[in-house]
Amino acid sequence: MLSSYSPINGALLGQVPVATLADYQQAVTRAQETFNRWRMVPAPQRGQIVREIGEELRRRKSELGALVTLEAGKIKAEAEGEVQEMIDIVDFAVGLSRQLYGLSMHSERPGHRIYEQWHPLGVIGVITAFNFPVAVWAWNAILAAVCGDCVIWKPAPQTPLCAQAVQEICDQVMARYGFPHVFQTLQGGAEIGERMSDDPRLPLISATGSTRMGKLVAQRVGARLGRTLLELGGNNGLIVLPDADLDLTLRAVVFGAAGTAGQRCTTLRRLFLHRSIAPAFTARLIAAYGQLRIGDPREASTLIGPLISADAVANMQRGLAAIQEQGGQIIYGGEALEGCYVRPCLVKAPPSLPVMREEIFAPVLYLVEFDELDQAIAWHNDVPQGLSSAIFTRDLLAAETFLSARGSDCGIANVNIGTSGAEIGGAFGGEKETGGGRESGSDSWKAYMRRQTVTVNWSKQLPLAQGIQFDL
Ligand code: UN1
Repeated sequence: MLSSYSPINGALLGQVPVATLADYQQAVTRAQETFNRWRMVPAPQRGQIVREIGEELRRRKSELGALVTLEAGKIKAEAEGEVQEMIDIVDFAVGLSRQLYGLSMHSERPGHRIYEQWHPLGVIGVITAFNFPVAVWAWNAILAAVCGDCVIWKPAPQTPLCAQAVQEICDQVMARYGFPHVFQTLQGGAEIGERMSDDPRLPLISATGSTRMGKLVAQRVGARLGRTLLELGGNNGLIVLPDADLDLTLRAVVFGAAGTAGQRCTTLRRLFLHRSIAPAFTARLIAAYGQLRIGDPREASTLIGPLISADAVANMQRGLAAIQEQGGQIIYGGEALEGCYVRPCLVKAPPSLPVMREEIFAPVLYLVEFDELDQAIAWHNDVPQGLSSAIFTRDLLAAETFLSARGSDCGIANVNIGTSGAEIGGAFGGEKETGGGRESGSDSWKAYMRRQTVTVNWSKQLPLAQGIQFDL
């Protein structure tokens, strides 16, 4: 049995059975059988069926949000925001179901036509993390379903009940249409992820989580030449220039760094302040941090809920010890409070602090001073991760430099917007150790399909490409 404990107060919320090897085999077999039928349903019809999941999510938004709060510790606004992301991606996917477009090309041969078509890929494995216990599944699973795939989900062991609730919604809808196994869930630990990674019947594994986990998945899936879509660690930076609107900047920094108790992959972790504004801005930041209400995320006034577990608190404390050993200076917070609660932390750091290269999955924000934009960009890019980034300025030249090929090296680059809280419409993901995957909006759907290049000869000749003569 997998037990779910609330990070709010340690209460046991419930238990779910762990999937056995037999459960795994059954799930894959059922998914394969369902795939054979589902792939032949016209994509717009698949969209119409998936749309019902969105309707159900709309109806249950506050209930499901409340469960996310209980199990993941998110405050109400953020938990419901996460469910809203699911609703949004369903809307997006319904439209997409009529837009799975391929290109057509002009053939070099007379009487020939070349075009691309996109076919469903198969049974997709989706591995998700505790911090977005429902939305990240939706980004993957809802798109995959509209593309004609079946999905096997391994949710994080910390948030099994959220997954179960989502699965029940899917079961209800999909059974009505005679496709009960388009979406399935397997609860358990790393052994399930490993089984999925090694299984050639799963052409794509989409995994969200730590870089360590992503490397293991990539190696195993790579060994069988399967595909991966990885969304791993971030170490997101934000550069503040002297001409920035500092009121706006302050709000973006506080939400980005302390919101979700620092447990988003897009959480702001490194703040680069121009030396001329650094002292005054730091003072404002400390004052703002002093106002953050930490506590039970079910209370309407709370802004910072708990970390996910006692281990997460211990990990943060280890990180803070390393910071101090290496010459970083804690200028605000960092204390472990009762239970899984911590005070968000501000650290004054030299640009070379070694621990700053690692992602500490907690609300720890490094403040680094700089003099020149080029220097700030170089420091900003000098980490192994490459997910989200931002600059605050009203200087067009500076903003465009940050967005240029010699600017931010991240998958997401924002101007006058913080690093977290991306909309579903854009492709979401990052470079370097973030894993290179893109999910959610734009043309991310292509990851869940296979491309077929088709050449049709409607002439009565057989001309060869490149003008080759091969006559008998
Ligand atoms: C994550 O933390 O894994 O941009 C995803 C954001 C959210 C998604 C974060 N829309 O912060």
